[in-house]
Amino acid sequence: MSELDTPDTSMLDALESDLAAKIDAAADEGALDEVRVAALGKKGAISEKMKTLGKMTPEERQILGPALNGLKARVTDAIAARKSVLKEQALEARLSSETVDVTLPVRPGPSTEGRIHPVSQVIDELTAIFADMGFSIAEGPDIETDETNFTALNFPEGHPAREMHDTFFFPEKEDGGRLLLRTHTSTVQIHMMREQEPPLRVIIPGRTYRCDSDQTHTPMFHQVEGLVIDKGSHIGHLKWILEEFCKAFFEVDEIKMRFRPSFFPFTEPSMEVDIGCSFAGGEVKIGEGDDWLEILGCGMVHPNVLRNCGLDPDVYQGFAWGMGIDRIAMLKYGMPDLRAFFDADLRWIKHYGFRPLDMPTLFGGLSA
Ligand code: 2U9
Repeated sequence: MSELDTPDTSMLDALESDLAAKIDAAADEGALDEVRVAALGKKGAISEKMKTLGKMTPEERQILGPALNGLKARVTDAIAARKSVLKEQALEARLSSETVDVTLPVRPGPSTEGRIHPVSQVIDELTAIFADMGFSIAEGPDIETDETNFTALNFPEGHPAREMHDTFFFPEKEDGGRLLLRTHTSTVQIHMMREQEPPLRVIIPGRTYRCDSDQTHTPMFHQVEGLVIDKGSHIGHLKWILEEFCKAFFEVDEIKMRFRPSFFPFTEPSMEVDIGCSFAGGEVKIGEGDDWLEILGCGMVHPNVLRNCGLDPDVYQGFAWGMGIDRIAMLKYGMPDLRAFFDADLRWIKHYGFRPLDMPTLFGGLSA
C-alpha cells in the first residue's frame, strides 16, 4: 500500500484527545459515566467507528482495527482511572464533612438530665464483678408459691417468716394454695436447681418484699443472692469469692472480713459476714479501722434443700450468700435513709443518681 493509500488515523488522535479532556473534566461519577456512554456506549463515538470496520478493505482493517482497539482500551483505562480518583475524592469529602468530635462534652439536654438509680448502678457493678468470676445472671418472678419460697428452702411449717406479719400473701386460691410476694430471690435458685444440671454458678439480683418499714427497711427492697453447686465446693471457695467481691465492690486492695456463726433454714453451717471499717468522724470508711459492719449472710446449702431440688447431697455440695442491694448502696454511696430510694423525688435522684454514660466496668473503675 503506498503512502497515499494509508488510512488516515489522525481523526482517531483528535477523538482520543477530545475524550481525554472530557474524562479529566468530569467532576463526578455521573458526569464521567456520560463520557463513557458517549465514547463506548452502543451509539458511542468509538463504537460507531468499530461498526465501520466491517465495510473496510482488508488493508484498511489491518491498520484501523488495531488502532481502534488500542483507542478503546486506552479510553476504557482512562475512565477507570478517573473513576477511582472520583470515588476517593467523594469519600474524602464525606469523611471531612461527616466528622464527629468525640472529645466534645455531651450536649446539655435530656440525655444529660437522666439519672441511673443507685440500685440500678449497684446491680450493674456487682453484675460486672461476678460475671468476671464466671457467674451467670438469672432473674425470676416476683410472685411465687409458698412451696418455692419457704418449703423447698427448708422452712418448717409454722416458721415465723411464714406469718402474715412478715410476708405479703395473696388471697387463698380455691385449691388451698397460697401465692405470695417472694421474700428473697432464693426462689429463682430453687427453680434453677430443679431445671438445670450442676455445676451451677449464678447471681440473682431482684426485688423482694417483706412487711416492714423503717429507716432501714421498706416493704419492697432489693436483694442479690449467689449460688454455687458443684461436686467439690467448700467454704474456702465461698470465703474467697466473698472477699474478692467486697474488695472489688468497695474498690479497696485489702479488706478485713469476719465470719460469725448464724442460722438460716436453708444453709448449714450459716454465717453472717462483717467487713472491717472505720466510723471515725461519723463517716463510714470501708477497708480501714477497727470497727465492723455486717454486710451479708452465707453458708453451705442445707442437704434438705439439695434433696428438695432432686440433688444427692453425697454427690453435690453448694454454698450461697445473700445481701441487701439497697444496703450496700447506702454503705458505698452514703444515702442516710432507705425510704428516700423509692420516693421518686427528682432532687434525690439528681444528687445520688448516676450519669447514664458512666457504665461501670472492672477496668474502667466501677463508680468512676
Ligand atoms: C438456695 C440455698 C441457699 C441465700 C442466703 C443469706 C444467707 C442471707 C439475707 C442478707 C440480707 C437476705 O437481703 S437480706 O435480708 N440473706 O443472709 N441468703 S444464705 O441462701 C440460699 C439461697 C438459695 C437454693
